[in-house]
Amino acid sequence: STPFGVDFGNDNTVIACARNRGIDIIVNEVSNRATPSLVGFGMKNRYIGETGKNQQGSNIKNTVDNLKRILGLNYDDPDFEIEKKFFTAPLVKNAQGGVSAKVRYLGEQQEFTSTQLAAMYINKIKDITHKETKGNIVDICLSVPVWYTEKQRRAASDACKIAGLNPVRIVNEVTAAAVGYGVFKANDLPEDEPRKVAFIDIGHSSFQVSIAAVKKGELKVLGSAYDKHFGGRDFDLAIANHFAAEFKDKYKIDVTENPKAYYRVLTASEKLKKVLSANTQAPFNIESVMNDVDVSSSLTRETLEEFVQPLLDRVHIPIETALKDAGLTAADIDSVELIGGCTRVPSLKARISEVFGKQLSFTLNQDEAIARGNAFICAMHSPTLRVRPFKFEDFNPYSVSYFWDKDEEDDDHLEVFPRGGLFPSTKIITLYRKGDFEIEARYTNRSELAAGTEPVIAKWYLKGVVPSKGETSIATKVKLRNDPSGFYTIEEAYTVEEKLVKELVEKEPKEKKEDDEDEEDEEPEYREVKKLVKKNDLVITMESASLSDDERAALFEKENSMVVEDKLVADTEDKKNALEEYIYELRGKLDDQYKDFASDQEKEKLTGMLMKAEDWLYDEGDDSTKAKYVAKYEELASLGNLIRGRYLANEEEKKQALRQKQEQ
Ligand code: ATP
Ligand code: K
Ligand code: MG
Repeated sequence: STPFGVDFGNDNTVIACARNRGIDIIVNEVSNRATPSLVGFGMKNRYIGETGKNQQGSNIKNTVDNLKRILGLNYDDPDFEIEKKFFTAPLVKNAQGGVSAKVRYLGEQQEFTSTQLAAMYINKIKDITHKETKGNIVDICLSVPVWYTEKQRRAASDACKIAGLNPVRIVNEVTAAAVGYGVFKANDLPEDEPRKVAFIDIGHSSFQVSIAAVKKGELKVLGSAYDKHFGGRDFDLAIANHFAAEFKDKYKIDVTENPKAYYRVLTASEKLKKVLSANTQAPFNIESVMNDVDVSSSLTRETLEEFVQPLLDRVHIPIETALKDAGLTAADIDSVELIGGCTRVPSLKARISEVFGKQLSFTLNQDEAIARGNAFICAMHSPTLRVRPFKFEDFNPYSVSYFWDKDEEDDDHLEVFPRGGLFPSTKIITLYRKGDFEIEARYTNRSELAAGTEPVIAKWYLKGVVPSKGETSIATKVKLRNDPSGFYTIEEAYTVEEKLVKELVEKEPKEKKEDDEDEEDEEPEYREVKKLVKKNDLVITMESASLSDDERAALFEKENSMVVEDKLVADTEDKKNALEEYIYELRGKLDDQYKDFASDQEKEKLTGMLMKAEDWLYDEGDDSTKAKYVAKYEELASLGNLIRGRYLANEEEKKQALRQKQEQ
């Protein structure tokens, strides 16, 4: 399978694939290097990505964006209150306590979970990639925000699986970009003392900082921090709300009460924001925004900076946290690398530069670095591809403890993976157990997490514990792992018992004498020692935040049937267009190059058929089936091709004649 890396952005998604000895950005069906991250629903089909964006304004109630913000989020999470205001489609609480969108699709109200919505989108991204590369697209490295909890990571992984993909690794976004930096800038990196680089990503919805130590072939993320609610969309909202208030006074209209009008104001606000990154002032005009009112205004960069002052005042916080985690000060940082669309905002750049007391660098492509890093990581995991080895370890943002019911040991839990540790990481613990038992992984410190996060991460049932004869308990080794995707798992567990084993006695190396020839023949000597040896492996079953296999299989089926439906609609549309084009083409040619190759009777017949077909297209045939369009086409073609055949034969004859003439 082609190594496939996806930067699933809240605003737009960038795709990269490893091929031709390099990493390429994959363009979508309209040749864009980024695809809008949204899913729209219609009477007959879904509109995903570019088509979704095109119809968003006229279908806002049935268009869902901000997909990654609700993925794996609980409806009752206080964060959801903040998220809600960015959605135009109604959101509801689903049976699992998560968020679902309620939309009109295929003529009825339907609900889709946030995981399904992400899966639909990722499936489209897969389809784009397959169409462009013609490759087999199965393995994926998908990046997620550093603040994603286990539950959100599991949801991202489930979404990939529902889209028929194999999530090889879930990677933190900034880490992916940093890996790209380490790999593609390898020749400029030191071999010994690592370079300390601050990577800053400000996108549409969040602000993330990672401080990394990078040297040739190796990278460690020393500190990561974030502001979960800080991005381009907050700027857009501030601008839109300003104009909404202005228009109330100036034009006596309330755009906040008209979702379509508000959407247009918001879209124009985003445009204005971008213009203000390059200009100090920009106009703001929308024709007939509502009630036939044309609105017109303008904004200066200075005023925009006043609106977002609360954000600007927070810029230093995640940076300082990340530096503190890394045990460094701003002065220790060798370079500050910016990525993400929002880092084009001059006031943000100025603030960041101020915090570090340094010039900023834009070494990486700020829109494509994450996707490229993901594709490289996916290639690294590919069994068939050989890539330059690169070792990277990531920063664990949340402390995690494992709990068990107390038997004979002193404690009933242990903080195994503290915040600030590196992952992937493995730790083996020994518990003395009387029988089968359970282990639960929980977040240790509420204060490290968003208020609504459930503390329990996963639970394991360990079976097969049998103490040795005459003993009340048995030593049990449990291998705990914070895996490469950041998941907390139990890799294996087994009981051990003391046994007498024979051990080779190592002898003091004797001084070798020149004439000592018998040494080789000396008998090896053994002694008996007590040693812990494995008794038996335990059977582990896990209860995680993932969907069960059955649930996932059902959603996979459902997604596939929707894809089939979409494809049928698209094919039908293609066939209809083909018929329409054929009618015009044939009619034109009948008066022109086919003129001398059809009898008057044939011409009359075909003209009649064309007229009938056209009338049908504008009437009942406007909305018909694929089979009918094909049938109509073939009916016309049966006569059309006859005439075309005569025309082509004549052309060929002319060509032959010409050639013969030239040869003479
Ligand atoms: P996230 O990282 O939050 O998931 P994302 O990856 O989709 O979102 P990016 O693609 O990094 O976000 O950035 C998109 C944001 O950058 C949008 O809010 C967009 O308006 C903003 N943006 C793009 N160009 C400019 C510009 N020239 N000036 C200001 N903002 C810009
Ligand atoms: K992006
Ligand atoms: Mg992003």
